[in-house]
Amino acid sequence: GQANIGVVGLAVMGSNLARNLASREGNTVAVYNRTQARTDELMAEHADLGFLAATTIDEFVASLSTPRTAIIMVQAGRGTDAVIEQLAERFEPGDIIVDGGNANFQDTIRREAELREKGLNFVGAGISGGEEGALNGPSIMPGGSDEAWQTLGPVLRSIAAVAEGEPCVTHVGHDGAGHFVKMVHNGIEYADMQLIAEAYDLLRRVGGASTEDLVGVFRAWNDGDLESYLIEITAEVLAQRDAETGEPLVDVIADQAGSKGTGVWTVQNAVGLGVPVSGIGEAVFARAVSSKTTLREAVRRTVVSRPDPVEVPDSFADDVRAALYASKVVAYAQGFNLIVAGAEQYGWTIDLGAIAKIWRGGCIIRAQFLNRIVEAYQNNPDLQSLLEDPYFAKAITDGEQAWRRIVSTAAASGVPAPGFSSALAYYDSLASDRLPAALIQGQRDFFGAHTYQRVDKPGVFHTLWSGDRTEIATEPSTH
Ligand code: NBP
Repeated sequence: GQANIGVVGLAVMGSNLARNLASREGNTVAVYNRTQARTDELMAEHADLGFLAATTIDEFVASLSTPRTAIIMVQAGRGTDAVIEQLAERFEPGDIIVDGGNANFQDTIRREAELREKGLNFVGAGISGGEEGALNGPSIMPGGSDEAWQTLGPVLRSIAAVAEGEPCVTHVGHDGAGHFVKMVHNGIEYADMQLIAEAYDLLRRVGGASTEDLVGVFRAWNDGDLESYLIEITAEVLAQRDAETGEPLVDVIADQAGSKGTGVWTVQNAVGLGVPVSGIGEAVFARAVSSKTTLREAVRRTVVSRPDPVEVPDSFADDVRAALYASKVVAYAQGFNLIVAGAEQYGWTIDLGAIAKIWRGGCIIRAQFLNRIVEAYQNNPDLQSLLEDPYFAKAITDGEQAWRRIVSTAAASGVPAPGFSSALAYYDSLASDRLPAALIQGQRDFFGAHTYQRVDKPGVFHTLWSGDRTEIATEPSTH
């Protein structure tokens, strides 16, 4: 075979990725799709890119040079398993199968182990940036073996987005590490979008801004430390007018947010690992609430919320901006903590600074802000939280009063701001000397003899609540 790389699955993502690969110096790209019409379409439109188009999987495999390297871009789940099976039957030890779809990292761990037994390299690679990224340069988060990375690294570096002169791809870690980090990326994306949506809602409903005003506000924010793809497209969406009604498009779009489930995965895994990702959690829940239309109607029929009118100062937009920035820092801090916990649980070595670097381009959460995260981990790779980094600590304390004003204003106005308020609650929890967890330990000891520790001496204690209420030293409870 002559192709150094192949792509299986030529729907929007696969065909764009194949075009990206084929347009880079040194690549010859084999392509195959189950339904041949898609292959024909790609060939008809982009014959100039020199694809080797296969009509059967055998032909596809025969067109690859060794070690054979194929990137699968098909529907996650069963479609991916089907294609892996077809390739694995035909590939030889040392060959490389890459899954570039949105796989669950647990599936990736399973597939990698199964294929390793046959001597095959399996690489789960998270690819972010949607259609546009696949074509012009995505952020790529590959897992898999060091051996696979030797061959795959140069190819992926050639097609990745470039940020600050560096390609947005790094070998994240072994087996499912890449898809795990992609999952966290998507979770952070949910949180970031929710926070921006809350900022918009407050500015509009409490601040009285028009959508025209808001286009200006978000464009101005995009010139400062909030500069990011998501802020940029927010201004674009707000500027759009509906052709039919002439209204702002945002007022015509139904207020029910959809999702493809990766945010849910992030929260499920975070709960399992005991990592509070409240920013991501609130974002997932907010989308769920929005789409419960009959529930919303039922409650609106009986409950009439009557908040007192709230006066906002001229500095309101600046306050919202500060609240957004502080809440965003919290959401990212939580997301990075989840990566650390995942790495510990699954035995990966993950360089957090390198992750922040590869998110600076190509992907949906690309932002100036990520440079600050890169610097934070450069200054101290062992940070327990981004909130511990001096730059972010100062950013948060500088904006703290504004953040508190915004959360109070939101509550007083009856405008939901679950992202802003839960981020503040998380920050206040970490910043508090004492937490009411002491009372919870007392309650647990009362009803379940779950025991507690004391602040003033070592040991494990239990109060004889149903007896004479004296305290006894005890062994740790196993409950
Ligand atoms: P889809 O997720 O819509 O999948 C369509 C492709 O899967 C077609 O090529 C189809 O072949 C193939 N396929 C299916 Br379905 N079942 C198959 C099977 N049993 N055997 C062989 N092929 C099968 O495509 P997409 O939107 O391009 O996304 C591809 C992957 O990239 C997904 O995992 C997605 O989650 C991920 N992703 C998508 C985006 C995005 O913005 N769309 C972004 C990031 C990641 P056919 O033509 O014969 O039906």
